[in-house]
Amino acid sequence: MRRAFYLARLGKGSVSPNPMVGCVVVYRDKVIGEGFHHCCGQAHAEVHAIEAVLQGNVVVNRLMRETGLTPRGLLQESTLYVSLEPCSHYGKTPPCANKIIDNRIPRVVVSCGDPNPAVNGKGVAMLREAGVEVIEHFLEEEGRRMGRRFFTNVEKKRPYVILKWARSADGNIARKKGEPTPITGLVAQTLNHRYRTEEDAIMVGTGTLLADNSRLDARRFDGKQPVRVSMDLQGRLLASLQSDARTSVHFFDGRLQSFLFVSSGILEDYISLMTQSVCDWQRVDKESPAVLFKHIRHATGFRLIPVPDTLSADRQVPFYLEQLHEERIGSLIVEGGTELLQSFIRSGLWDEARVFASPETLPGGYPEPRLPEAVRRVEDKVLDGDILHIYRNSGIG
Ligand code: AOF
Ligand code: ZN
Repeated sequence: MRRAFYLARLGKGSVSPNPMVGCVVVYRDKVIGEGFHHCCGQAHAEVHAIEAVLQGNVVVNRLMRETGLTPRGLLQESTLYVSLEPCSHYGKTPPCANKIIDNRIPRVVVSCGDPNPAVNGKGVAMLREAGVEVIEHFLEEEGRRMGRRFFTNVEKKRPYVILKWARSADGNIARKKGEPTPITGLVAQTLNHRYRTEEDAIMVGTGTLLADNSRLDARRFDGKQPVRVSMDLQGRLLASLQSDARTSVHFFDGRLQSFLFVSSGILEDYISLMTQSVCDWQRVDKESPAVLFKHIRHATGFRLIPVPDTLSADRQVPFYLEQLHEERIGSLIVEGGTELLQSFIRSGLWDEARVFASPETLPGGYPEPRLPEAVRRVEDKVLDGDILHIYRNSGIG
């Protein structure tokens, strides 16, 4: 089963909003087939593992010679280990439970039940009705931890939320508010970019977007780029775009899918700026906001999401998460600034905090967010000169 977990993780970053799932077929203590869910919309883990046996491989070929059995014969005496309950529904692919039954695999060991209402016990029931022996809840805690993004999405109806910031030894995130300050070294930055490839979206507040002109991409690591998310509730970003002084905002460069939450009061201003900018496109300078908005019109995934003006401050985080869940964002890294991070902490709607700590100090600097006393630090990773502290909020994972 641990091998199945390992395989499942190979799908990290490309299966969302589907779960990472791994599967191993074992004939008399020998692994004869392995598989994992590679990509949302494609074949499930069980299909890959079973097909690996049917299509033959070195181990299968040797066992065929030794036992005189065909690949189908081997499957009929094998145990299938899978990290998630085999599905029972026709989604983008047919039910895995049928595939197991049709191939007459006599025994299935499952780590976690699938909470998806379309499955939710039906997969195991189908197998048992067909006479398959099923062992459930095997290494379940580890399985739930591995699949924590998916379980959070289905059970809590929101993305899995990771808070991230970098702090100096004296607990500051910048020399002063609004002043971008490099804190950690290259190893930490590269690891952070790798983390960005593993999640669906990355979010920063208006202040950080303006101060850092964040690119919010994963340019230091090869992999999938996250969706960028930010907000403009008071029109500060809009004012900055309208002013001639502002030359380019990476968030609007059209390279990556981006969502901007804007208060409904200024939605019209955004739309008219966009439209007008496109009309005037030929007449404006290369670096003006018009150019930025031309890109927006051509970028496939730029989306303005209106935030009701009446929304109280304590409803903002739940609102963002509801909307992102609807957009099928399965996991979100919140990277600052302190105010946005603190509002996530206050809401309790977060799962994990990754705090990169540098040995350098920033006396009199702008302070980091504060986690509640009860939050557990579960891991420290020593990087080159820096340390990554990982905290876990209660609940899944
Ligand atoms: C499995 N094995 O490897 C995965 C499962 O749209 P579909 O057909 O891909 O179905 C997606 C749902 O199937 C997903 O929400 C989850 O309930 C289950 N995922 N099940 O037996 C797998 N990825
Ligand atoms: Zn399936």
